Amino acid sequence: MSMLARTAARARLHESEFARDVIAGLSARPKWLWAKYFYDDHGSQLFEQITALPEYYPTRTELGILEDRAAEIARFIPTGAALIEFGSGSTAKARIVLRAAAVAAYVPVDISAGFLASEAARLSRDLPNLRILPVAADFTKPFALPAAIRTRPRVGFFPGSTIGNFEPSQAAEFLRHAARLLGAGAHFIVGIDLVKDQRVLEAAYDDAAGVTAAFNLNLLRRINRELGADFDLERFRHKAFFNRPQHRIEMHLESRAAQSVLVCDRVVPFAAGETIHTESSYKYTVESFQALAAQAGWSPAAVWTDPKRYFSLHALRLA
Ligand code: AVJ
Repeated sequence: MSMLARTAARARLHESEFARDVIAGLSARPKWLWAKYFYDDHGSQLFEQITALPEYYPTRTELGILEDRAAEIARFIPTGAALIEFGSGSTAKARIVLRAAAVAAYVPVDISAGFLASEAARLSRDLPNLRILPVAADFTKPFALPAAIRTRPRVGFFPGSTIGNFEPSQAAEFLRHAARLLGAGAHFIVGIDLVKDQRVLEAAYDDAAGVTAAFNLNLLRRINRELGADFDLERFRHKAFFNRPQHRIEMHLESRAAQSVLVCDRVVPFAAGETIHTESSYKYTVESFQALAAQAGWSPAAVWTDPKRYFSLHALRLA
């Protein structure tokens, strides 16, 4: 490649939305990055490993609630409904609902088109009578539902406490956007992780095997690979703690020493001990989540929890 072509290629690399977000976050005080960027291929694999860790209770607890309460959940879903899942990922949770309820159509919405297509194909082999209408979209932005479900009752499905990654004001905005999309009379089933003992919370985000640390540090590896940065992963440390006043787990990457890193041709200085805030995972009480949902027009219809009250599934109705 000529020098000019190389310069032009690098300029394009540095013009992507990812590059813009990384530069903006690392120029801010305190430094921060969007949690959605954890999920490149390797990051998605690491997240799958996290869900199987002994300390990471949310996935296993929510699956338990879905299985134990499948019959009650099915009664909440009108016959012939379309189930619309936001950020469907592996569809393991939807399968439990789809087996129990009289759902006519399943609409998984996910940003990863390839994963979405392969999961839809797998699901249609297992449930040949179910109409599957995948939508490849970023569910945090406006998108259209398939015309084929226009006349069907709509039930939204948003498990995993993914809503916890949003700031509370953004979470309320998302719930309003879901209300507009699903329309009058809609139902919504939302999974929410609950506030609990600090030690249980912190262990879930700082496991003994170091998988969550690898997941957090992988963000720097991704920035190195995709944006040509030179982060030395040995010189950053994973940190996770419960910020009680803000009722959220925070994950950070802490600089072990004073250092400079080159990111998109910019020098980014770090003081020793300075951190990049990489994720917030908000925890709610049953009541605080119901109050948030009410701000967006959703009324509580039912709540299901596990015996330890670690996790909750909320059935909501749009007035
Ligand atoms: C996918 C956002 C629900 O906050 O528990 C797991 C992501 N981060 N371990 C969570 C995550 C670190 C997860 N969510």
